[in-house]
Amino acid sequence: MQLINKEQVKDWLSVYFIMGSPNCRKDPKETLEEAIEGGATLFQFREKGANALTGEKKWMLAAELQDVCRRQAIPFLVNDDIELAVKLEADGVHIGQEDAALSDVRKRLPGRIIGVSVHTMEEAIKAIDEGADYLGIGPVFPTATKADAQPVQGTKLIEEIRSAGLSIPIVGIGGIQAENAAQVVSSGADGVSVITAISQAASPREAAAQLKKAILEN
Ligand code: TZP
Ligand code: MG
Repeated sequence: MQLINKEQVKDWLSVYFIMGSPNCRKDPKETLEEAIEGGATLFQFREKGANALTGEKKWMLAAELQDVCRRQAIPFLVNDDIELAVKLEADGVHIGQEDAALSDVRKRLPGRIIGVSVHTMEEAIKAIDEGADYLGIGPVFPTATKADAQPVQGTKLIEEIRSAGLSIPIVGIGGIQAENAAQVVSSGADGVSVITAISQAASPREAAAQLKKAILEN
C-alpha cells in the first residue's frame, strides 16, 4: 500500500532543489535558506563530485541542511546514502538504477518518500510496480553537472508515461532553467529538479522565485 499521498508529492516536486557543497557558489546553508525563501518546495542533499565531503564532515553538513529544511518546513531527501537517511531520519531518499534495490530501501525507510531515476519505459514500470513515490527523468537538456549522465532525452519519456495513462508523480532533471522549465511541466512532469540554476545563481532566492513563476504560469 502506498503510504504517501500522491498529490502531496506532486506539490513537493514543483521546485525541487538538489545540491551538495561542490555545487554551491556561496555557503551551502545560506544557498538553501535563500532557495526555500524564493520558493523551493523540496530539497535533496547530493554530496558528489570533485571535493565532495565524506565521512563525519558529510554527515555534519547533511544535519545542518536538514535543520534548515525543518525550520522552513520542506522535506529533506538524501541522494543514494541510505545509511545517512536512516541515521538522520530523513524524509526520504532518491536512488538511481545502480543503487540499492527499492524493496530493501523501503524496508529500511518505511513511510518515507522514495524517488527513483529512470531512463526507459521498462525502468519506469518496474519502479512503479515496486512502489516508487516519484520518478526522476532526464537529462531533459544538456547538463555539465553530472559527468556520467545518460544521453539527453528531452521530454519524450515523460510524454510516453503520461500517454500510457500512468499518474505517478514525475520530476524532470538536467539543464533546467527558468527559461525552459515550462516546457518540462507542459510535457507532463509535476515539477523540475535543478542543481546549477539555483546553486550557481548570484541570487538563489531570485533563481528559485523565477523557477516557481515559470511553473505556476504554465
Ligand atoms: N541527473 C541527471 S542530470 C543531473 C542529475 C543529477 C544533473 C542536473 O544538474 P543541473 O545542474 O540542474 O543540470
Ligand atoms: Mg545514485
